[in-house]
Amino acid sequence: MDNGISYLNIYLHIFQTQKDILFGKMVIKMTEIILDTDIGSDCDDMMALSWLIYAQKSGKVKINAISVSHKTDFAYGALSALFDAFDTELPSVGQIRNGLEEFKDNYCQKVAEKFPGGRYTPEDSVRILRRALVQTNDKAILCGIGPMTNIASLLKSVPDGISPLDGRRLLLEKCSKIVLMAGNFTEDKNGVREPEWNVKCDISAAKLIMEECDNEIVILPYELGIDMITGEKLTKELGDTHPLTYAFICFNGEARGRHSWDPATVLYAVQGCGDYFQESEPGVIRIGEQGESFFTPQRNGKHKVLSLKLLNGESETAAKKRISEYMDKCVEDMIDKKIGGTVIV
Ligand SMILES: [Ca+2]
Repeated sequence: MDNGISYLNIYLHIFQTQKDILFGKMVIKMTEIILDTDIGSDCDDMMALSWLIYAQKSGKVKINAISVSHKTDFAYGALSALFDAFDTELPSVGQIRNGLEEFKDNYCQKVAEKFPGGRYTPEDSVRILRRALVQTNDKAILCGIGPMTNIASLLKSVPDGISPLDGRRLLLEKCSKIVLMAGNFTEDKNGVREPEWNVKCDISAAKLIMEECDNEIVILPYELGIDMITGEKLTKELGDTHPLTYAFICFNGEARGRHSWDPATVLYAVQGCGDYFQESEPGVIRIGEQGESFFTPQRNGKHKVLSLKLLNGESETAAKKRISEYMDKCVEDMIDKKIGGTVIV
C-alpha cells in the first residue's frame, strides 16, 4: 500500500514536472554567461568559445551575449564561422568603439574569409553588455578572457534607455560573479613579477575593476593556464577544414596545440571548481603601475585567485593534462556529434 502511494506520487510528480516543462512553468536553473573576448589575438579564445558552445549544447549554460574588446572588422565573421560550424545560433555580439591600438589580428580575417557567412557591424559593446545584463533572468556570470577595456567601460557606464542603473549598480544587481583570465602572481628569482598580458594591455582598466567594482571577482592567473595544452589532436586531424583548428594553424604557423588560459577560465566560469580548481581565501588584488599583480588575503575581500586542484597526490603537470584532456574530449565529442543539439546519424 505504501509502495503504491509512493509510486503514484512519483508518477504524478513526473507527470506534473513534464507538464510544467511543456508549458514553460518550470524554470530550470541554468547558468547564464556573458563573455568578453579579444578573439583574434591568441587562438585560445577560439578553444574557449568552442568549449562554451559545447557547454551550451550540453545544457550547462546559456550564452547571453559576447562582447569583443578590439576593433578588427572581422571579429563578427570569425565568431559567426565558429558558431555556424557547431550548428549553433550566434548570440548578440557587441564590439568596442575605441579599442586598443596594439591589437594584432592573427586569424579573424583569415577565418572569416575562409568560412564566409556572417557580415554585420556589431553594436557598441557597452550597450550590448548592459542589455545582456538587463535581460538576464536571474544573475549572469560575466567572464572576461582578454584586456578588460570593455568591462571597465561597462563599470563606468551611466544610466541610459537600457537601464536606469549605472554600470556599477547594474553589475551588482544582475551579475553574480566576474571571472577573469588575468594576472601573474609569481615572482622570478630576482623578485620581479612579469605583468600578465591582459592586464598589461589596459592597466587602467584592470586597476579600475579591482578598485571600484563591488562584485565578487575570481581570477584565473597566467600560471594556471600555461602548459595546459589543448587542441593538438583536433588541429592535426582537421587542419584548415574547421574554423577552430584553422585559427590554431594561423596563430601557431603549424598544426599544434596551445596553452589554455582562456578555456580554463570559461571552464571554471561554467562549472565552478569541480575536480579541477580551488579558490584562494578571500582577499584583495592590487594592480601595480606597470601592470604587476599582487594578492593580499583579507577576510572581507571580494577577490579570489584560482589554483590547480591536485587529486591523489598527482603532479601539477598531471593535473593540467587531466583538465586539457577533459576539455579536448568535450570539443571532440561535439565535433563528432556525440552530444545534444545536433542530430546523431
Ligand atoms: Ca584572450
